[in-house]
Amino acid sequence: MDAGEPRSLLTVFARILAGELPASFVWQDDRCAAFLDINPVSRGHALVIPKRSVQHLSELTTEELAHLWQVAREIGSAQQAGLGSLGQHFLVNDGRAASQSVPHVHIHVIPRYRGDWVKT
Ligand code: D5M
Repeated sequence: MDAGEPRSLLTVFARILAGELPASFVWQDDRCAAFLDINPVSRGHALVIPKRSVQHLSELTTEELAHLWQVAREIGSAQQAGLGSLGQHFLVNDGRAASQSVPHVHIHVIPRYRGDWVKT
């Protein structure tokens, strides 16, 4: 979030990061955070977001991008270990034309369970 950004322009995710809105965090570090999706596709569905408020993957530095995906991968592994999921969808809606509803980069990490998506 940029210092001095008008409150009315903050996305819902920036407001979560600022502690203004509640969220169930599953990860926090200096560059990114992850919390449970308010409208989960499956149990444990998490969103991984950079702390810097940018809308598109193309606006992240290479280092920020790599870190974000590393954390997403960790969360997928933690879901498997802790929730018993067998795989996960990693999904990014990058831009409004791609159905992005919150204009702050986020990776959906959607755990998949036996039989809930394809025959397993
Ligand atoms: O996905 C945006 C996602 O953000 C969508 O799955 C709901 C989620 N969302 C929206 N508001 C909240 C709050 N307050 N907490 C947690 N999750 C939230 P998109 O890829 O932009 O369509």
